[in-house]
Amino acid sequence: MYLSKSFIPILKNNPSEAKIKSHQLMLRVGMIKQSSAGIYSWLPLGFKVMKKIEQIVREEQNRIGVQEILMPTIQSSEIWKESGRYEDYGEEMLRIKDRQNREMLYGPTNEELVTDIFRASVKSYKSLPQLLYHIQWKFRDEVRPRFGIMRGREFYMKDAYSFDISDEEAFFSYNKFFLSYLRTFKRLDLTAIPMAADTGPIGGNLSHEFIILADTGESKIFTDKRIFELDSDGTNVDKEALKDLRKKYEKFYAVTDEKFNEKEFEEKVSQENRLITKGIEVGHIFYFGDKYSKPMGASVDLPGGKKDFVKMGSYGIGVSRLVGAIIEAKYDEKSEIMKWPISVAPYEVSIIPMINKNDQSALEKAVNISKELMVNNIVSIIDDTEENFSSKMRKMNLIGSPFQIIIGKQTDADLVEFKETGNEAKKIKLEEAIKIIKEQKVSN
Ligand code: P5A
Repeated sequence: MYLSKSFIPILKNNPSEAKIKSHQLMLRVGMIKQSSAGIYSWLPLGFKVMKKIEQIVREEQNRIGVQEILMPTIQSSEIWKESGRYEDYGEEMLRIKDRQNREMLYGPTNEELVTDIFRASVKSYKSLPQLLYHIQWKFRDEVRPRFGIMRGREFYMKDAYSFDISDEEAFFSYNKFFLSYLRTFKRLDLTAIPMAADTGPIGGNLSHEFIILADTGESKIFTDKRIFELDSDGTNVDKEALKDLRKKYEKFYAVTDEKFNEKEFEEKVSQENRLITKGIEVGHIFYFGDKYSKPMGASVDLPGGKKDFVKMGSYGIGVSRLVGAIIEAKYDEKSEIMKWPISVAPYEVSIIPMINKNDQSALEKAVNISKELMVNNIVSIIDDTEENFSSKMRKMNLIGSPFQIIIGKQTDADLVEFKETGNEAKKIKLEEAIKIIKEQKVSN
C-alpha cells in the first residue's frame, strides 16, 4: 500500500477537543471521524486495528467452546417487559417506534434476546451447557459520552452468555471465561487484572471487571500490587484447574470503588503493597443465576423428571474501546511515537524511501522490499511521497507500525536500515529483518 493513495487523513497538530492521548492519536492519524456525539465512523487505519482485535477475541472464544451467532441490533420491547428491565433501564436505552407504532429499541445488551432464543429450542439438561456469543454494535445513550470511542454511545461489544443446569456448573462456565479473558488480553499485549466489581443494571452477585492501568481511566481501583506479578498463562480448562486459577487471583485484594472497604483493604494488604489508582475497564463478566430465566420461563427438564430454570451468566469485552485502551498503554505522546502490538498492527512494517524528482531509485527498492515482505506474509506501507525525512518519520511514527525500514541514497544494495519503532536503526540484510519480524509474529 502506498501512503499517497491510502485514506489516512493525518492532521499536523493535535486536535484541541481531545482530552486523552488515545482520542488525540485516533483523530490526529485519521482512525475515526465523529459523526455525532459519541457516534463515530471508522476509517481504514482504525477499522483494520478493530477488526484484528475482534478476530483475536473471536479465536479465544472459540477456543473455550463458545459458539458464535449474530443477533440483531434492533430488539422488540416485549422481551424487556418480560424480564422487567424495560422501565429500569431508563434513559440510557434508545427507544424507537416502527410504522405500526410498535415499541422497539436499539440493544444496549442482549440478555433478554439470547434467553428468548434459548428457551425456544433447548428443553433438556442433556443439551447443557450452552455457551453462545456474538460481536455486534450496541447503543447506550450515555449521559456523558467522552474520550472518543472510549465511552461512546454506539460501540462494538463481544457479548457471550452461558446456560447451565446448576450453580456449580455455572461457576465452571464463569471460570472458563475468566481464563479466556486473561488469554485474550495477553495476546493484545495488555496486562488486564480481574477486579471484584458491582453488577449494576445487568444484575447478580458475582462479577469481575478486567482492568488495565491508565491515569485517564474512569474506574478507580484498590489493589495489592503483587497481583500484577501473576502469570496469566493458563491453558488448562479442567474444572479444578480453573478453580485454582481464580483462587490464585482472588488471593490478592483487587476491587473497584463500589466494592471498596477501607478496613478490609488495610487488614489484607500491607502498606508497601497497597495501590490506589485508575484503570480502563476492557471486559466485564457476570453471574446472575435465574434473574432472566425465571421471569422469561427458560427452564429445562432435569434427570429426575422435574424442571428448573437455567442458571445464566454474561461476559462482555469492549472491542471498540480496546482500540483506545491499547493506545493509552502503548503511545508515547511526548515523542509522538506509537508502536502497535504486532498482533493488531494495521501495517507490520513502514517502508520509508528517500525520494526526489531526479532520483526514484529508493522507491523502486522500497517496492521490491514490500513484495519480498508480502511473500513472507508481512504487510507493509510505503511512504511514496517526496516530503523531507523528518516529516516522513513523524507521520510513520504516528501510524505506528512496529517496524520501520529506511532507504536512503547510501543504502547498500543488499542492506537495509531496520528499526524497531522507537529504537535505534541498524543496518542488516533484508532476510535478517524478515526473520526478526517473523519471530515476533510467532511469539504473539
Ligand atoms: C456483559 C455482556 C454487559 O453489558 N451484558 C452482555 C454484560 N456488561 S458491560 O460491563 O456493561 O459492558 C461490557 C463491556 O463493554 C464495554 N463498554 C463500552 N465501550 C465503549 N463505550 C461504552 N459506552 C461502553 N459501555 C460498555 C466495556 O469494555 C465493558 O466492560
